[in-house]
Amino acid sequence: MRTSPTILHLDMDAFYASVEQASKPSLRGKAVVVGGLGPRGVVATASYEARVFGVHSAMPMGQARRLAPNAAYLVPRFHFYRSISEQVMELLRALSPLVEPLSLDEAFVDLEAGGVAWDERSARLAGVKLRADIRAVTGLTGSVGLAASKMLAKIASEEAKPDGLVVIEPGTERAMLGPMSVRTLPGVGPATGDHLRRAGITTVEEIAEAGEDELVRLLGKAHGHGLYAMALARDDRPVVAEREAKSVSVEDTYDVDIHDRTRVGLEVQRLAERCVRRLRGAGLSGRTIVLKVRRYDFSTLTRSETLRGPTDDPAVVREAAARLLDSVDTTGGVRLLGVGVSGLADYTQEDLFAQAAGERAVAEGPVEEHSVAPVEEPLPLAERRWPAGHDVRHAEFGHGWVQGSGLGRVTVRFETPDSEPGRVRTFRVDDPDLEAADPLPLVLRGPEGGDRVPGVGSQAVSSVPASLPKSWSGSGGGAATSRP
Ligand code: DCP
Ligand code: MG
Repeated sequence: MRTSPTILHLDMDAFYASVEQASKPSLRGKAVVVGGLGPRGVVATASYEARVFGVHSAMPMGQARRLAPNAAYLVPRFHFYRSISEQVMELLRALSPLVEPLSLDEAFVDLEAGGVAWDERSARLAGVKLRADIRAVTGLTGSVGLAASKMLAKIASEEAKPDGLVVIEPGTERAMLGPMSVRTLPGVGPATGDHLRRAGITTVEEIAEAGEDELVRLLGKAHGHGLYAMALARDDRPVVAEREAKSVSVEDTYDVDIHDRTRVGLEVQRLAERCVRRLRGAGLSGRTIVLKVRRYDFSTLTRSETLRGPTDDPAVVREAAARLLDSVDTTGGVRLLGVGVSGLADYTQEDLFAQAAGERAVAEGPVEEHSVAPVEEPLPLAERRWPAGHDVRHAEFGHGWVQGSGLGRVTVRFETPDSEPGRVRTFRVDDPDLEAADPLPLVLRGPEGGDRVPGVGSQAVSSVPASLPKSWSGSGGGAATSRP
């Protein structure tokens, strides 16, 4: 493990909700919930103001509405979030060639590889500057963790939330981790947490005390071994820009075409297991299961299914492959079959113990962008045409967003990212003057080239942070982001 805290982990604060607040002045400082609004919708994220009421990601929408009846409920705008994410990732790539995105709003950066940091002080300054740049370019806040390993950098950014920066100084990590809950460690979700608790293990220290053999007995070889190492703060995983392997797959060509459907099914199961052995051998897991079928006439089909989180569970991959096979016509015979897993991740990212049980429940079909039920829910027509939170333009009143719709009416709030909170007007859903519009940029480029960040008045944006990071040691300023 390196000796300086030069691995950075960035995680944007309440990402989707913050984008919505930056975009809609009337929602700043208010409870905002973004998610599927249909009957089976779940919360994608909630603003920190809404979290006070207990609303959180993955909660059924109905429950959120009961907890926070006065919050604004908005339908996600994935394309917009993706474009903001691109801006953030661009800033990260300016720091280092080694940027490893984990999701739209989260990534590791190897600052040392980029030459922008080599010790604690330079790492801290790079983190401070990054947060200011993100604010200037996107108008949003992100939290930064800096440590000597990926695991610790991620724990640090969690500690820094919201809108902060935390550095874990090398040498202090065991003492810091010890009293923390086992749930702090990557790969320990509710299920693994419960399992460990039943064995009397609730803190990281207790994992270390239990010893490696006990962990392996409780969680199996790969996971027990990995978790024990992490409890000792041993984590040498490198930041990888692009995985060398984009997928792991196996395939077989048959001398004689297989006609028997049962036999095809058995071959697919066998391939799925072989594929998982390869995957595990490489210490990886993946989210997307791919089935390849070449038929007697050489026509080749691929079918894929994306799970909610990465898996390396043979049962999960077998079942997904079997579901995919159900959708393929194999009458006439099959020459080749293949099973692959892509969307690879380090095996520690999800709740490993929950995979086998949990994945089966959520893997009902391909899912996009986490598990938010998209707008194809059976919403009334008006709400489908005018989704809450989406942008509109009115011929007379200009740019606004849908605050709500129903009973043949749509209510629009007319405001833009850099305006004052705007007024509300109601129209008929078929008003010819009203049309759907694209989102406006969150940060305006002023005519003199100066950027203005909406929501922080007209104050000029500099790279000096408004507040000092939580663990700021006060040791001098200066923008030492290049080697002296
Ligand atoms: N997301 C989702 N469904 C989930 C979890 C997250 O759709 N179950 C989406 C919405 C989030 C974004 O991914 O805004 C980023 O996820 P995070 O876990 O980083 O959560 P937030 O950024 O919203 O909040 P935090 O400040 O805790 O990072
Ligand atoms: Mg986040």
